[in-house]
Parts: sequence; structure tokens; C-alpha cells
Amino acid sequence: MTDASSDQRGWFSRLTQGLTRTSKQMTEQVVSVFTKVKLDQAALDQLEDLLIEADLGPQAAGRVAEAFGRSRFGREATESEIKESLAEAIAAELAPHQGRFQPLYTVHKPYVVLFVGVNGSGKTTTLGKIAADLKRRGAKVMIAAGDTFRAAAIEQLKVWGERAGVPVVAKHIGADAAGLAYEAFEQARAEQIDVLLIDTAGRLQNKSALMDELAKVVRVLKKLDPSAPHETLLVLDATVGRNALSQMEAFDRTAGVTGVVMTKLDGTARGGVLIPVAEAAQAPIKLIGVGESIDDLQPFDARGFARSLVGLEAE
Ligand SMILES: Nc1nc2c(ncn2[C@@H]2O[C@H](COP(=O)(O)OP(=O)(O)OP(=O)(O)O)[C@@H](O)[C@H]2O)c(=O)[nH]1
Ligand SMILES: [Mg+2]
Repeated sequence: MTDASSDQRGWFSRLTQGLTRTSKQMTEQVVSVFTKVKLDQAALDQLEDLLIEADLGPQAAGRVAEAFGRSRFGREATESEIKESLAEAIAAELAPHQGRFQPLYTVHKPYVVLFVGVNGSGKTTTLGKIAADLKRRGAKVMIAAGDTFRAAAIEQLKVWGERAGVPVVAKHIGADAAGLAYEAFEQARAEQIDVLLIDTAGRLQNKSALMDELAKVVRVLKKLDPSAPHETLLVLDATVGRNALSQMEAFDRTAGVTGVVMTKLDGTARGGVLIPVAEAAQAPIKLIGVGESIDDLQPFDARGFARSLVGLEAE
């Protein structure tokens, strides 16, 4: 998750590699339809259909096809010209939905980050990657094992903590998650921690008892600091496709989502789903996961993402 500027090429190639399945799916058909033909309305309609199939959603697909048509209508184009136009149109869609996760540029100490989402979306892994990255950058980090449902969850976090050299505050299985979050916050304050990362158990957005429990975690944190949690990251799994859309509203209502992380973009040919998700989300996309290693969690960059999505090189 290193800054884009520090290793631009490595960052971009990881992104491109992660998105290979999607970019293949996206471009093979598009390129074969458009190369060496004059772009007409029928071809544009076909493009729109292909984009919908790639999970961009009807609205974005319509706008991207239209923007593409504006720049190319009535002309023949090479493969790279087609990709450039497409990337530009997709980047324009995504740019307004790009946000930054910046836990170190803040007046809040500790800066409290809460991870929420459905089961298996990648919360704990994302938290672990962030912990390692922040620690590497010299920050004082603490992890709270707020998933008190399963022993394996606590163990998984301890492994991440050990690997990153970050302390983990944990309790026994079945402990009250809100109580744990409260105590971890107090401890982080006492120990002058810069960033407190709070894991939570995965929960289905339509299980109201579990959602109430999440609301309680937020409430108790506010008792210590009304502005906490300073960041609530909703972690979404790209492989579930458009189901992600229904998760957003419920988690936002319960926990006040301030940023979206989309994981497992490497595990799907339908990474285009990030586009309708970004457009429907109440909060910006801040991070994306394109693989299992620490450097595969990346700041979301609309332009870089759009170029990788269509299989283009870095600029
Ligand atoms: N390929 C790939 N796998 C990922 C990514 N992010 C997470 N995973 C994997 O997804 C699986 C679930 O991740 P977890 O972090 O345990 O998910 P969770 O949301 O904490 O799950 P619960 O605590 O059970 O709700 C693990 O096998 C992770 O390695 C990613 O960006 N790419
Ligand atoms: Mg977990």
C-alpha cells in the first residue's frame, strides 16, 4: 500500500496484473468489434451492451459509450486508440468517487478506524495489510480484535499483529465487542497510539440483532470522542458483483460509512462492478485489494484503475 509516487511502476503492474481477468473480459470483445471499422451507432449500441455485460451497470455503460462515441464517431481506430478512449471515459466516471485514506494526516490521536462488512469480505486481511503498512511508515499502531465471535478470528489477527510488530488487544470468545472497542480506545489513548484499527465480526446486513451490535460499537466509541470513529471502512468483496450494492446502504445507515474498500478484484472477471458501486456509494472508494500480499492493497486511483481495466500501460 506504499504511496503511488514511491514505486509507480511496481504499483501499477500489480494493479494491472490483479485486474487481468477483468481486462481480458472487457477488451477482447470490444477490441474485436471496433478495430478497423468506422464507428457507427450500431457499433456504439453493441459497446453499451458489452459494458453492461461487464457489470458496469446501465447508466454508466450508457455514458461511457456516449463519451467514447463523441471522441471516435465516424472514424477508424487502432486497438490502443480504442483502449485510450475507453479508459478516459471510465476514468471520468470514477474520478468524482475517489477518496483518500490518510490516517496519519490528522489532529485525532489516536485516529480510530473501524472495519465493517459482511462475512468473508476481507476486513481482517485489509486491516492486517494496513497495520503492516502504517508500522512500516513509522506510525504507532494498535489493533483491537473486535470480532469476538470466533477463536479463529482472534488468532488470525494475532498472526497479523505479530507479523507487523503491532500489539493486539483481544478478549475471550463471546466477549462484548463494544466493551472491547471501548477499552482498546482507552488503552490506545494512554499509550499515545497514532492509529487504532478495530476489526469487527462479519455480519449480514439484514440481520438486525447483529447490526444493532455494530451500532453499539460506534456509540461507545463516541462516548470517548464524539468524532470517533474517524474512519469507518466498509469492506466489499468484488466477486459478489452487484450484491455489494445492497450491502452499502444498510452498513451506512448503521455505522456511517466514510470510505469503501473493494477487495478481491483479482479474483473476478467482473471488476467493472466497481463502477456502479462507486456511483451508488454514499462514501468514496478509498482502497482496493488486487491480491493477497501487503502491497496488493492500494490507494484507489480512478485513472490508474481505468487504464488497468482496459489493459493499458502506465502513463
Ligand atoms: N485474492 C484476494 N483475496 C483476498 C483479498 N482480500 C482478502 N482476501 C482473502 O479473502 C478471505 C477472507 O478474508 P478475511 O480478511 O478473513 O475476511 P473477513 O471479512 O475478515 O471475514 P469474517 O471475519 O469471517 O467476516 C481470505 O482468504 C483472504 O486472504 C484480495 O484483495 N484478493
Ligand atoms: Mg475477519
